[in-house]
Amino acid sequence: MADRQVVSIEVVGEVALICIDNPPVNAGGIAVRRGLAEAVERFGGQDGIKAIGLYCAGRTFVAGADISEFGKPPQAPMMPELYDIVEACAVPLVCALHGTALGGGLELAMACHARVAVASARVGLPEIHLGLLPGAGGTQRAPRLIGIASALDLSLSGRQVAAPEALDMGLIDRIDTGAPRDMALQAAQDVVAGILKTRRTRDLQTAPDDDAIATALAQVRKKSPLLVSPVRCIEAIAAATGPFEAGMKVERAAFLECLATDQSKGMIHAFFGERAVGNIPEKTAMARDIAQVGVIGGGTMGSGIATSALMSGLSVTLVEVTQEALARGVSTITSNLEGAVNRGKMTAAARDAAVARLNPVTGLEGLAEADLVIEAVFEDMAVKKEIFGKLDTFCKPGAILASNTSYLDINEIAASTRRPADVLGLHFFSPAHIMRLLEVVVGAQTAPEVVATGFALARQMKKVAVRAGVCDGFIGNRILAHYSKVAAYLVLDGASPTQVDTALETFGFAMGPHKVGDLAGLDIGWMTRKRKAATRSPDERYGGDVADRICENGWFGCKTGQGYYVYDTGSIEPNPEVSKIIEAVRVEKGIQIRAFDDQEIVERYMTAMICEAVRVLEDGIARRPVDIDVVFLMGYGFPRFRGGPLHYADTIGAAELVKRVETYAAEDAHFWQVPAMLRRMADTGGRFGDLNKRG
Ligand code: T1G
Repeated sequence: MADRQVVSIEVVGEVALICIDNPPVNAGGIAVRRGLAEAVERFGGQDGIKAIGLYCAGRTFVAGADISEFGKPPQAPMMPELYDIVEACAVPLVCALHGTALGGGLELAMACHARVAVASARVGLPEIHLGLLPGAGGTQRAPRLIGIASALDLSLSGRQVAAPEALDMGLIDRIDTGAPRDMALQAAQDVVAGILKTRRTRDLQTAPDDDAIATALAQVRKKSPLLVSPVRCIEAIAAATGPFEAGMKVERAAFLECLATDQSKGMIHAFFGERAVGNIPEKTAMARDIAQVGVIGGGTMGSGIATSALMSGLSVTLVEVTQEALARGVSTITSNLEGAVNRGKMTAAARDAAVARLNPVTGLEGLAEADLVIEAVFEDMAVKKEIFGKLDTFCKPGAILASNTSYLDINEIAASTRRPADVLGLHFFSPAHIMRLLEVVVGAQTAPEVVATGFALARQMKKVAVRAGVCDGFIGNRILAHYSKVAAYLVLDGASPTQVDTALETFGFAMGPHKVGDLAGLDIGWMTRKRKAATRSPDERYGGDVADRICENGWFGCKTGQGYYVYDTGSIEPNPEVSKIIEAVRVEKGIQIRAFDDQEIVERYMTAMICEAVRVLEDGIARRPVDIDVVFLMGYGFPRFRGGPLHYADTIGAAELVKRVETYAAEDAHFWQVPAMLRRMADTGGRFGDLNKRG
């Protein structure tokens, strides 16, 4: 099948122009590679052509290789050989950058003989975020242009660098203005006129920098000891001090090794997953305009939500019951914004403008003009229903009423109003102005345009929204509530909290469950266990004894200085008092303890997580496995290189998972049950990845 025409050419006097037009981000897919190879070979030998200008149409220069081609049979020319053709071109070739020249896009630019860019352009080598390293000459050409240390910084951080900094680094040669075509034309004419100098990057030398290499190795071994690609990337860059071809061999071998890893597959799944979750049935519905947001409650969540809304340009009316509480909320918001300025997330001017858009009031009547109201008061159904009942009278027609509840029944809340179609859950994660996940909880009567508005709000807040149905805990907290029990059972049966945490941290979680509990506050889980006591099945093995006793001592974790761990200045130590509690509970319950190795701890924990995730799918609370994966990647510290619980499940296989559950069920048949969907998949060889293809 003939390639789509994504590369076009034209001649202007002594200059040839090559334009790549492959929306949405000019990814360097096969059609682009073939078209570019043809154009360069044509103009490289054409009489009268003294320089070539390369640019892209649309919103950006090439934003990298086409990631969707990874894992498929390679089609020539691949980027490394294509860029050798570009660099070897007999006629000087200059490129004009705009938007984001990333990965293979920046590598193409570095293979050109000169680079110009608009000031707003950004360049980077983000392959590390895909479990890879630059694989089209970036590890050899970047050090030749900017030195070993900067090349390490760029490729190990994956950060985007703005054009002015890229100019200072030596990555680009000039900052220009104008449309990409005009910039490319001018730059090529300046080459002909001798104004813009050109050179072949491969001919440049790289000074050795062993200190930078050693420092980078030490840092990646500390920061991401489990990941393969960072070390391979450093090794390839270190080879840049030698002959170009030899270095390219090191890069190629490293790239192909990383591409074959589960880590890279997990991270590529995460990349596309974050984009796929926006593909919802309500996608075509017309989102309502949101300019004025009301936030009820100035506590940790309310002030975080208000901060996020202010940082995304919205006006916020913050409602609290008393002036004192209001003042606390405003001060939290102000310090959140200050923190954002300090982290370089916003300018001081933007902070001041945000503060000016904050309107603190005591009284719901202040929300009469709000387009959207987000309730973030403490988790009590009666209180929420009373508030929504009142909002029904105060808020204008068409206003959207949202609850930030993390588990309560949205349908019940909606039923306390006369406009249930305008009610949904917007479940933010703490700290709400930092965490990127937003569960958009769709009630039985929530209107499609209201759901679409929730997703539009998430985009405006630079969050990743995932559509969830109504049940206790929606997607994330429902699954968390289930697999957390395994952590408790493991401790009762012989493991220590530290051993469980260490095993899961070695698996890749940023923090083990006991440390997470201490950070979030053990009192939250305590309240949940109390709330669920009345409906707990008599067949369920209760695992909360240890946690209950810790809380009965007033030990709620970090905020009280101790929980499962003791938090003194600068150190975190296992709490010896907790070991005594565990011992006492084991004796009282007559538990015969046994040894667990880390592998079994991880297998039990992950199997429980996967089983409940499957039940969430079965119940339609999540529409696709990728929705669950993204919830855990963005909201529960799930290791990105494992791609999420159900992507990870496919690396185990349904049959093996069923076998595990049946083994564990011998101890506890109530907790360990094989979900029907999982058994069917085991029988048919089904994979969760295939279920993601659903629209
Ligand atoms: N390949 C394929 N599809 C891509 C893509 C890519 N590189 N980049 C984006 N898309 C799709 C994306 O899935 C979405 O599709 C649409 O484009 C818009 O993207 C050899 C190996 C460029 C900053 O890692 O960071 O080069 O959902 O929603 O927010 O060394 O996309 O609409 O169907 O993200 O404006 C290195 C990845 C590749 C950059 C734009 N490059 N892209 O952000 O739009 S590896 C990257 C991004 C490589 C070489 C190696 C962002 C963006 P859909 P979007 P955006």
